[in-house]
Amino acid sequence: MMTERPDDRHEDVEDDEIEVGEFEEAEIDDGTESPHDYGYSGPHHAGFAALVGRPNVGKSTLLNALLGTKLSIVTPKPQTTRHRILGLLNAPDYQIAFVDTPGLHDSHGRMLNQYMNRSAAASLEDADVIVFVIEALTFAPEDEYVLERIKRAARPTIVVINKVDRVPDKRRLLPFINELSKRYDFKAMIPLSAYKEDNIAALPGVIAGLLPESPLMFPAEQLTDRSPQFRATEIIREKLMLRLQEELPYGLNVEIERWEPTEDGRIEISAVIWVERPGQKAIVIGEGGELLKAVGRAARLSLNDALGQRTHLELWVKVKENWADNANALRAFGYEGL
Ligand SMILES: Nc1nc2c(ncn2[C@@H]2O[C@H](COP(=O)(O)OP(=O)(O)OP(=O)(O)O)[C@@H](O)[C@H]2O)c(=O)[nH]1
Ligand SMILES: [Mg+2]
Repeated sequence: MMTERPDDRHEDVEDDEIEVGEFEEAEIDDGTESPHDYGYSGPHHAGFAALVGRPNVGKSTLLNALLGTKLSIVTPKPQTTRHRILGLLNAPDYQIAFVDTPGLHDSHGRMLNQYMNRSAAASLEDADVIVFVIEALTFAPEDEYVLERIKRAARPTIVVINKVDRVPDKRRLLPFINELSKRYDFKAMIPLSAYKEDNIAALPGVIAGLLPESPLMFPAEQLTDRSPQFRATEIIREKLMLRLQEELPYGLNVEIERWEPTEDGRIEISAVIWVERPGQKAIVIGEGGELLKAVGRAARLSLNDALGQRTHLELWVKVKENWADNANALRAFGYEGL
């Protein structure tokens, strides 16, 4: 069912809130380093490193920190990432193809959840190296479940003990690390804070040491396999998830309807926010359209940064009943592999 009224539309017209400096200073890692830039002629390693773990442990935050750019969306809510997202990191002697994955979780939920788990499991099985992300001082049954899958995949595995900034007394980590080392033959155990970017520098080198010798798998200037349109839908979903409570974030999907570069160098974007029930539509729009306006404003600023271009954003809210349990809708929304 589709409903559409003129007042569902929120047009985020450019206003004085934007400072031009924000786009000009946006740092986008264009990955232009290549072995040849350095006159490097030693062995080159390349391969896939899957970031896996239960929801909310910080996999996407870690991907972004490692790449030095915001590629994957992050929210305090579990099950934020729904797709595999490739992020490429190049150095003179290696190319690491990081794969951010949806958090592995109980898949007795909806079809969307089954897709998410399947996508994460496939990345884990295809990886050259597995980066198992957990939270400091916690090893929950959900972590155990992920570890069981890692054991079955039998790939070299590094465990990242994330969020150590939450542990003021670092001595408490020692018995935790000791217990963890008994669970599996991890190639390395690295405590770090993805959020504070603390102790992350050594991780790529450790991963690279476990990758096969190989020339570049992707062009040196490539950052991701995801299109600007996909990144835009993710940014809009992130801004929505940050502002909505309880179950609603899980019933949202964002789709680009129009994407038109203009002659003056901007991009005009129209996006549809799909919800599952008519009642949810009113919540997403908010009183007097305030919530949708705030989402539009935040999304546009973030898009300007991510795309390195000014954007003009229109958001619409429409209903597609129970899309998250509908195979055709999921396929149409780009959830492959169902
Ligand atoms: N204190 C602290 N918080 C962190 C750290 N890393 C991530 N977080 C927070 O943890 C929450 C979840 O982070 P995400 O990166 O979205 O986690 P994820 O594992 O990708 O989650 P899913 O995509 O849902 O599987 C966010 O609120 C992050 O800001 C960290 O090192 N320290
Ligand atoms: Mg994530």
